Amino acid sequence: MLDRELSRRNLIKVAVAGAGVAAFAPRIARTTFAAPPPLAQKPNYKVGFAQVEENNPWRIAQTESMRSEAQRLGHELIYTNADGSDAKQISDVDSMIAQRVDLIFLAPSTEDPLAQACVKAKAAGIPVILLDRNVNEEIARPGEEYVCFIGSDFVQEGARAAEFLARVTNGTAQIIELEGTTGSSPAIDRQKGFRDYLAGTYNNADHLGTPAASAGFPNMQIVASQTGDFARDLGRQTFETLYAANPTATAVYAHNDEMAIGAILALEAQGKVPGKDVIIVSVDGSRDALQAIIDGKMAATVECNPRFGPKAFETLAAYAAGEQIAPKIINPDKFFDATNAAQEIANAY
Ligand code: GYE
Repeated sequence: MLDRELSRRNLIKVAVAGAGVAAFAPRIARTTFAAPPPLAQKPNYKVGFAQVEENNPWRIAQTESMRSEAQRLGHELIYTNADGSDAKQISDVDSMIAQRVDLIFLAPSTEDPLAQACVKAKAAGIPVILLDRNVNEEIARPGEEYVCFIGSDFVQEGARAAEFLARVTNGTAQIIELEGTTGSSPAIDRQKGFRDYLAGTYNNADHLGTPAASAGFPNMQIVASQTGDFARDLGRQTFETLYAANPTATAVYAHNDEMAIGAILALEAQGKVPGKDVIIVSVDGSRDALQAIIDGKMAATVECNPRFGPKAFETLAAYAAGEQIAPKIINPDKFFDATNAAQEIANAY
C-alpha cells in the first residue's frame, strides 16, 4: 500500500510544482487540511452504515456484525445497500447527510468516486470511518477528510497467497487470476501483493515483515487475469473463458472465495478435478471455502475477517473521547489450509 501512496503523493507534488496543475486539479479536490469534523460524546448515536453490496457471505457477515454491535450498544443504525453501484452509494451517503446522522461508516465500492463522498460528508460536518476498503488518498485522506481506515492489509494478503502457492507448486505454475471489482482497493492491492511477491519485489518491511521476502519465482506465470467482480457466478463465467483460452493453466488465484468457488464449479462442470488438475488459492475464509478445503478442492484461503462491529464502534467511542486515532487500523488475519480448516469451520460464516 505504501508504494502506491508514495507514488500518489509524488503525483501531487509534481502537479503542485508546475505545469501539471490544470491537468491534475480536478482529481485533487482537497480544499483543506484540517482534521475531520468532531463527534460529541453521547450515550447513543444515530449512525449510518453505507454498505457496498450484500450479495455474498462475507458482506452478510459484516452487516450482521455491525447491526448486532449497534443494537448491543443501543445505537440507531441507518443501513443502506448500494448493490455494487458507485452512483447509488454516493446517493446513499447524500441521504445520510440529509438525515443528519452523527457519523458514517462507509464500506466504499471503488476508490475514486467514493473518495468524493468523504469530501462531501466532511463539508457537511459529519465524520466518516472507512470500513474494509480504502479510497483514493489523493482525494481524501485519513485524519483529514475521514477519520481512519479499518480493515485488512490487502497487499500482504496477496503476498501470503503467492507465498503459499509458490511453496505447494515448488515454484512452477501457470496461474489464472480472478480479480475483484475493478477500481476497488482490495482488487488493486491483492493483485499488487501477489505479483510483487512472485517478482521478488515485495517489500515486507511495509507489512510487519510478513511474509518473508523472496528472490522471485521466474517459473510462476500469470497467464490470464480478469475481473469476476468478487461474485461467484461472474467468477465462474470469467474462469470458464480464461481456462478455455489457457487450458494448460495449473493454478487459480482468486481475489475472494466466492470467485474461487465459481472456478471450482466451472472445473467440475468440465470433468476436471479441482485441487488436482488445478490448485486454487483465494482470500476471505468463508464457510464454503473452508468446506472446499476440507473436501480437497481448494488449497488455502487467506483470512480477511468481516466482523467489524466491535472495532468500528470502539473506534467511534475513542474518536468522540478525543483520542488520537491511527490513520490505518489493520485487522489481524489468520490463514486457512488443510491443517486447520476442520477446526476453524465452526466459526466460519
Ligand atoms: O474480500 C470480498 C468482498 O472489501 C475486503 O469485498 C472486502 C472484499 C471481500 O466483496 O469478499
